[in-house]
Amino acid sequence: MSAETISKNTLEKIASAKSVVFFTGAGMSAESGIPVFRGKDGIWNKLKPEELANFDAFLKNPDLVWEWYNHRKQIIHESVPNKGHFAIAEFEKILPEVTVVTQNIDNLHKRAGSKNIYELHGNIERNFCIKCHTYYNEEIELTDKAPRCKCGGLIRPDVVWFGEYLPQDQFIASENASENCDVFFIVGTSAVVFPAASLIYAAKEKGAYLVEINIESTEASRIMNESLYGRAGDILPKILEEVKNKLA
Ligand code: BV8
Repeated sequence: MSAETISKNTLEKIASAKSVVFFTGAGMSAESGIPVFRGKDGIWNKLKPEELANFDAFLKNPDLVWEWYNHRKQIIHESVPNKGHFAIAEFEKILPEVTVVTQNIDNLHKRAGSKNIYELHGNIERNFCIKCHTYYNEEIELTDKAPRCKCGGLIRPDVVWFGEYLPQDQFIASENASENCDVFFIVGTSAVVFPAASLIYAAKEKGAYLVEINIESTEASRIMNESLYGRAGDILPKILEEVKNKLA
């Protein structure tokens, strides 16, 4: 179903919902100029995740991995949240309970004003020493060499690499929110990375009403109650307006 016609049933579900979850992926930040991973302009067409987004690759070539995260950090610092991020932050003000569960490490939901956020794959602004686990954040310069801790240990970005466990506190809280919500939005994700994508099926299992927002269908489209095809930055503000009118 195209964006223009959000079904009355979906609007009713959102307006009467006690708890709503927004599960977001790279497509949420695409309109902010942050490249997605898959699809024709995806990062993974040019670069190999096994060479960059895993611990062994970091140990083998820490400067290369650091250079890549610096490059992404630069793009993120030069970008701003888009209308989709701001619409989600606004929903938090008009609905009883709104939770953001994101796979993105770009901080844009927070910068848009969302408060209730769980980061499944970490945050590019945080870094820690792999030896003594001291955290380094703002004070880390964007050097092209992997920085060292005062203990001599290598400092790495606090993001989840492939083959690594997700932060349990974030995952368990996200699972609780997903299994106890009335409406579960899936925004801008190809839903192929696990265990993050398992939250979609957990929400469905527990009876949540599933709404997908994506420019195209995904692995998970078959279990949706409604799929809205278009850009998140166009569709989310529209839904917000219609829900506000309904609540007025
Ligand atoms: C783990 C942080 C336990 C770093 C990331 C079960 C089945 C199969 C494989 C596995 C499985 N369980 C585990 C695995 C392995 C692996 C995995 O899932 N592999 C996949 C690729 C098959 N998972 C792991 O390794 C996880 N850890 O399982 O640990 C363990 C431990 C030891 C031994 C074994 C197991 C850790 C995964 C986390 C990796 N870290 N990010 C960084 O960012 O650098 S994942 C990274 O890629 C992102 O965070 C995100 O999660 C993912 C990208 O996915 P999306 O966000 O969906 O982005 P994508 O580009 O794919 O899609 C964008 C979508 O947006 C598209 O649909 C597009 O159409 C749409 N779109 C574009 N523009 C717009 C739009 N939509 C709306 N509006 C627009 N404008």
